Amino acid sequence: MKELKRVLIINGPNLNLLGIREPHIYGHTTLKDIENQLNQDAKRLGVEPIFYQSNQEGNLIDKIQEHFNNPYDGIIINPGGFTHTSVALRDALLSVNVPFIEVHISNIYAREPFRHHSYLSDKALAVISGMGVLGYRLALIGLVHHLNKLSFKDLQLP
Ligand code: CA2
Repeated sequence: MKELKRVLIINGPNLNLLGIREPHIYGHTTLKDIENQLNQDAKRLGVEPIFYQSNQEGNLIDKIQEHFNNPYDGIIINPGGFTHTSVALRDALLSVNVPFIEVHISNIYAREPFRHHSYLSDKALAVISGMGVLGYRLALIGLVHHLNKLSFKDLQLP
């Protein structure tokens, strides 16, 4: 039987608070809700999701480096605040050479100027920012579309 493509879905610092704090910015959906939905989507799309959240930069990097023992086919990452600070996270993503999609729940360009720069965006396959938590689902569809080399007409939906 053919092995399923493995997609690592990473959430960075403070995203464990989704749905619990600051719902006026980040909404009412919890991280668990997002992972449950993405689990269903991944099943329908025929990929294996691997979920990971950490508040520690080094842990996020270690998770990405697990690629060298058990390769990922693609990565979806909401790097949280590390988006705007982390050369190390950028280096880790570049070292594994796996296509990644950067997701932001909020539109980072409609917020404070310090959020307008991302250390990852120029190396991402795509960036989705401002679509709320729907962005994670759109990223998974887009990544699977890319990994399966589907044409515009043959878009696979969950
Ligand atoms: O919009 C996004 O997804 C962000 O990546 C979220 C980060 C922020 O630093 C980025 O600029 C944009 C912050 C994540 C904090 O998440 C919280 C969730 C609930 C309550 C408090 C924080």
